[in-house]
Amino acid sequence: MSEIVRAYAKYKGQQYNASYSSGTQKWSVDIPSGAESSYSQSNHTYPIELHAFDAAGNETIMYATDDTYGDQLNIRVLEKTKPTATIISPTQGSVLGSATQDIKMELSDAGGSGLNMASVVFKVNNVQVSTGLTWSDGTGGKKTCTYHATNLSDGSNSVSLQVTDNDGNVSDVAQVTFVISTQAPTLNVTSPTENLLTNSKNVTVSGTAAAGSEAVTLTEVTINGEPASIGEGGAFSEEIVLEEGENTITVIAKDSLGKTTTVTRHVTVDTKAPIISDVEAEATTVNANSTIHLTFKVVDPADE
Ligand SMILES: [Ca+2]
Ligand SMILES: [Ca+2]
Repeated sequence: MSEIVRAYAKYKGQQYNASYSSGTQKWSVDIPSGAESSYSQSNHTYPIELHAFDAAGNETIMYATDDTYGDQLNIRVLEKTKPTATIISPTQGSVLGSATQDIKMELSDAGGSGLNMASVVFKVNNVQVSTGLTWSDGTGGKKTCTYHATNLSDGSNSVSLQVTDNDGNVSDVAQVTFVISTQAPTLNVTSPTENLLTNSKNVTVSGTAAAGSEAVTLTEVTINGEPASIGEGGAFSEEIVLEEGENTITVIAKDSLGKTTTVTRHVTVDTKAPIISDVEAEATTVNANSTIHLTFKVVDPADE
């Protein structure tokens, strides 16, 4: 039996010398765990080898697979960098015109343990959604997903996303609120009435328009493509010139989302007075106290 002269531990390819304490009669070694998570290793652990030498030059190596002490030589290293959850679209505060929206999301992790995809918590209006989420590999180890949200209600909606990495670090909650406004503008054309017949080529087109919800604004009212001035309460009144005969007046109200409501009016203009012809008296000389009998034609040119 000879003296033990040296012992070291080997971890991630590096040697760390152990020191002997005559008090405890044990060797001890301190090994920096390193920055990287062991999650990607087999069994999610880094192995340590122990080497010991006696004065005669014999070496013993204990591997991390040792039946008795292997449990003590496999080290789980946890990284501490939390992952990132991001909702790319819709953007915060956006106003959207459809009850159906694609929610684009992205997850990423730093620190080496990777994303625990089973831990994803995605909520629409505070209700967790677990179906319809298909995550794909993006660049740089990121995961991306587009969730097709349907039947969103008019008004404020929210979505949130959170994920945990494989070492238990929890991301901040990504939350986005947005407004859905599906209602088209209201448009009430009070003049002219439908199928108006007039002998004037000028007609006043008037009425009121309003945005379909408080989230949007009325941006434009056009009459046959020409913008009308919009007064208080969405009132408009413009005189337009018509053609002889049949006219179609198209009034369109548009909101800030581009939603439109259209009202059409049909107006017939007839400025031509009737024409009298073929006047014929039965007799141009008649007796007093008898009857003057005339026949004649009347034609309205616009009716031809
Ligand atoms: Ca991490
Ligand atoms: Ca006429």
